[in-house]
Amino acid sequence: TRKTQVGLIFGGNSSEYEVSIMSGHNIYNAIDQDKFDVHPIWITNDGYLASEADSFKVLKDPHYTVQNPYKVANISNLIELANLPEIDVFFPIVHGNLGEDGSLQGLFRILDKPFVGDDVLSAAVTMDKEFTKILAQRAGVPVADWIAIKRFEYDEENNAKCDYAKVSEKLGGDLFVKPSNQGSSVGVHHVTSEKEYREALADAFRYDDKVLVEETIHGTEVEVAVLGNDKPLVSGVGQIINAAGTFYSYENKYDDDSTTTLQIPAELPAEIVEKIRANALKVYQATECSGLARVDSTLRESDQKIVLTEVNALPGFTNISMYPKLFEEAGIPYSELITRLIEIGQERYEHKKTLLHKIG
Ligand code: G1L
Repeated sequence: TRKTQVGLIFGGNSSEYEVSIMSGHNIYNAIDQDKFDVHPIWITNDGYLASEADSFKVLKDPHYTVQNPYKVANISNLIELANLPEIDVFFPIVHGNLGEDGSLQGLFRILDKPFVGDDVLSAAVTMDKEFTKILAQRAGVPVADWIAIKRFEYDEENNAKCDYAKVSEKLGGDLFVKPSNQGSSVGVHHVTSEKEYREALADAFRYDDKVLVEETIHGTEVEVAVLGNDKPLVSGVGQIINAAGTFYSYENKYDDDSTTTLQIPAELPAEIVEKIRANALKVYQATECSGLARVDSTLRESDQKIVLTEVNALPGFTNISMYPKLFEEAGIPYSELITRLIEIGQERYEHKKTLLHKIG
């Protein structure tokens, strides 16, 4: 039988460009070659769509940079993906406002092609930290208490939400300020004073038109990998061990020589592990995820309560990232995980085709 032709899209104009290239490189090396042919599609760091020949070069050597930029099209020409009839399924490993907020998924829907990962609605919803919190709360999963500040409120004079003393009355004085839409920790600040609060708001509003202010949950970060559509698999629990005891920032998140290590499985009491896994499934379903997601929570030190941090529809995906490692621990090696993800994307596509669009 004919092999499935996979369009592996990687790179992108984002702070996670390098993780994406490394993930693409690892996927290319691990994919089951008896089942799949890979067509690499590289979006360069400055936002160009590279030729297949150049894309192969960067997959093989992640340090390669495009040699002949006139051969590439502008990123707004992603509609070029329409001109690849040989592709059976797209596998997008891209970050930045394009890949993560549902836009790229919308393009695949318009092109009528199966794709790996979350669909339009869940990609957009999990991209917004406030919508995610509202849905989790509704599903009975605890979240950090918060307020949201829209840009028009920030621009008002003397808006109470921008007053540290007033906000502290509701949330306490130990706060996190974060852009609502960021996947990584860009623009995220821990603040404990009026001055820090003002500076953090100004910085966070550089990245989004909505900023969340949250009470700080002190504890340890725990993560669960979820895989599938209607009856998803839920992995065991992994724990982020941060020797420095500091906030898990963008700098140490992907830094090889940082003090951050992954503990898989987490060394936690069985009933806590089961509660973390049950919460992860509830949140996955409440946000209508399909394909995959990594669900991150904080296990609060004071009372062992499990508080949702975020749903990551675009988890790190190198062969040493938390998501693949959690399924490896569950008995699904990296290459089989890739096969399953592709099949799960194809299954969703085949199912959606059976739905009626008019009175039938
Ligand atoms: F396609 C998947 F499987 F859905 C998928 C898509 C994107 C898995 C993981 C990611 N991750 C990312 O794009 C990244 C921003 C972490 C760079 Cl690797």
